[in-house]
Amino acid sequence: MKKNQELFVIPGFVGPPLEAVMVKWLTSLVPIWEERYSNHNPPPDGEWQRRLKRPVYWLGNWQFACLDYYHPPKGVLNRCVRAEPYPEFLSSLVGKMEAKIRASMGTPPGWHLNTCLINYYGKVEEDGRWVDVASVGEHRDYEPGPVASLSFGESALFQFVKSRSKGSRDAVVREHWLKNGEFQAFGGTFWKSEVFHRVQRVKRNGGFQFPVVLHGVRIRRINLTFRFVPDEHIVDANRLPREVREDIVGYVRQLAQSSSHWRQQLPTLA
Ligand SMILES: O=C(O)CCC(=O)C(=O)O
Repeated sequence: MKKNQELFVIPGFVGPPLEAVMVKWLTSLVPIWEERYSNHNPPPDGEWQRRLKRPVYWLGNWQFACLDYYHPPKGVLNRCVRAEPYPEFLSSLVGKMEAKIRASMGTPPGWHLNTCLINYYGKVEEDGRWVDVASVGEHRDYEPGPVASLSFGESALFQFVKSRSKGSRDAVVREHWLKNGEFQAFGGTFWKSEVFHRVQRVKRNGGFQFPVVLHGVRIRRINLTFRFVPDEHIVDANRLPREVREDIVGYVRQLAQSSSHWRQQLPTLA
């Protein structure tokens, strides 16, 4: 498979009528601030507890940061907790995205985009000052097969980077601005495993500000990334081991305030 077929961006994939529906729904969700570690998963030597740079919301299954995300082949159990399903309009959009991906690149058996991470990018208020935290450091997405994303709001500088030397990952291999309504997908060994990706910065001059219901944030970009977690690795909250339930119950309490799915899970955790 050619490397250039394993990465594509489709401008205007979500046009104005659907965009309005999407934005209304995205701003009705109440994202949460997660911490990277927990009581049962404390920071390793040389690391410290920290909040993620941005508030997030997951659909399909929630990969809590303190459970170390989905990380095959070893880190697959008790990491992906069954979450709310996609709303109907999103399911049909995801079906179209999957078809475009299948037409362009290979997919592993059973692959479908059943997991969605929604990242809310902008500024946060810290000690009375607004600090821009609209970026994501270089990382890889470990879920098998192609990953996809939809972007709303201000444009983001999306980069693929490679190690220049041991310990450094900053040689830019490819970069482009992801704009409002764009659909990006990438898969294959090169884009998924040989290079890292990151969001270097988000523009500020397009006039976007989303009325997200969260105190102390000003959100100007929302990105949905879609991935595949094999169904056998998605676990119902009530099947989690006790220590995992203890680590996530605080987050589920917050989610339960605005989500009936998480409200139903709460008694099984508390
Ligand atoms: O915001 C984006 O465009 C990318 C987000 C991302 O890389 C991720 O969630 O893994």
